[in-house]
Amino acid sequence: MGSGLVLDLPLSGQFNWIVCHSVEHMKTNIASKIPDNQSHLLSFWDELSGEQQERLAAQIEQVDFDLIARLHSSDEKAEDWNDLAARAKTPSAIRLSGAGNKYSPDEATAAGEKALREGKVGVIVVAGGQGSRLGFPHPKGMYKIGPISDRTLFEIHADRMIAASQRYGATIPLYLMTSPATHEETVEYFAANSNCGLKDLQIFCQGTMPAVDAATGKLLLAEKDQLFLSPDGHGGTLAALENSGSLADMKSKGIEWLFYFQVDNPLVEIADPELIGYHILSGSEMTSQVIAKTDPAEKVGVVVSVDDVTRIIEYSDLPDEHAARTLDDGSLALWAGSIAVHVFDVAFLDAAKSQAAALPFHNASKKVPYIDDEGNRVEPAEPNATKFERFIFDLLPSAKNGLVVEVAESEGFAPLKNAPGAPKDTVESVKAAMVALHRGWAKAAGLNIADDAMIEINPRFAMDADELKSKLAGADSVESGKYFS
Ligand code: UD2
Repeated sequence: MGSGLVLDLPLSGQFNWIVCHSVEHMKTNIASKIPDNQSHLLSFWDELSGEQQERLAAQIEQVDFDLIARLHSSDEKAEDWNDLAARAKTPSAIRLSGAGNKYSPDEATAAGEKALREGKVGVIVVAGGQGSRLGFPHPKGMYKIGPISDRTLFEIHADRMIAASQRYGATIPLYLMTSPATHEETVEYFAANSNCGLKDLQIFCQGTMPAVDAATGKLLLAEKDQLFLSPDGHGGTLAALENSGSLADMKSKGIEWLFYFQVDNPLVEIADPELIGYHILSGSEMTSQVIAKTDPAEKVGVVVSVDDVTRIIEYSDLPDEHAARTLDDGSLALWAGSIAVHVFDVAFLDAAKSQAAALPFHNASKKVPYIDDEGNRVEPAEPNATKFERFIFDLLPSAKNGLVVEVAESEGFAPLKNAPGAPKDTVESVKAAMVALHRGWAKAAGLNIADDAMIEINPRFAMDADELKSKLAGADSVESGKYFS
């Protein structure tokens, strides 16, 4: 008897038998994929509706239990950061002072501008983080940070993309990576705002990883029918670019270089031709922009050289004594703070994506609420779980001619991380940094402006001091409160 006939008779006993049989089958099937120590995942199976069972089964299907077991086991624990940090040395870098610079800023800018004019540069922004420190219950890109304009981070970045596309006469595609936590709202936001004026925008979602109980390695349930899943780190970009077809899209458009940044930094000079130019002229496969750290406690990873290999040690992995190590002149030895702005060769990303081990996982100890074996929700007071994340910057050691380029913090880095009242990286400090940069441009353009004047410049009006000067030729002063748009 064909199944079509059975389905035509939904109330028949036979149909019910088939449904029951298939539910039993689903349970047996999914149970066979779960190792013995994870059998608790099906503890509530019989209480769940068919839809819930399907959801849980689908999530379990995605889990690589062998990988999770390896990541949790002691033999695959993370690096010995203390040892690594002890061996870490100051990396070679192109400094603002001109040190380490084989190419002049003008040569680099010309090379970068050529690539932009030829339409060979794409841009990627990672926006999958949940922004919990900021206490904003939406994707961080939707935060209104414009000091006068009230524009969102997404709008500010989009304006810069549009300005750069206009300046170089070639549409620069923007690839925007979300996570399941931010995807839907981000897509809705751009749809409701005409893509913020962007002509070529692709939004794609990164993958997830389960969290495990730190003591036992058991996967945690967020609900009786759901695993606790969190974004797999911005290292998930590599797989997500491939799975979403974005990498293929780049290749079809002849994009050779990808400019990468984080959504929370409104000061980033997106598609900076000078940075791209250094990357191209140096034959580098990956270039990282850095600021000179002055405070050892600053929450940025440090680019270092270990056994002549350039790599990044995340701030949370860097022991204080090494963060504070100084050179003879008193400056920090591990000075090169990564601001998470990189330039990648697309061909390098394409090659890296197929090497599963290209990016290691980092274990993070976190407080994760979960459903216990009795079905009660537990809100732990102390970290109880391990989350696994990959970091995109771990590609640096495998990049040919990995390059490090310094930018002035005041010109390229003001990340929005924390709720008001925190000592650093707050709404107030970010707005102040934006105003200070723009005020500096006005001064450089020869305009009279009070030291405490509040101004804001939309990149579509001027992308830098020179452009501001040419736009405002003839003007001699600026009033506080002016928004140039
Ligand atoms: C990150 C860097 C740090 C420094 C600093 C600069 C890491 C691990 N550390 O620290 O070295 O450069 O930024 O601001 O990157 N994101 C995703 N998916 C994820 C996780 C994060 O898209 O699964 C995005 C997130 O939306 C944000 C960025 O990555 O744009 C950084 O995440 P974060 O704010 O958690 O990282 P943070 O500040 O600890």
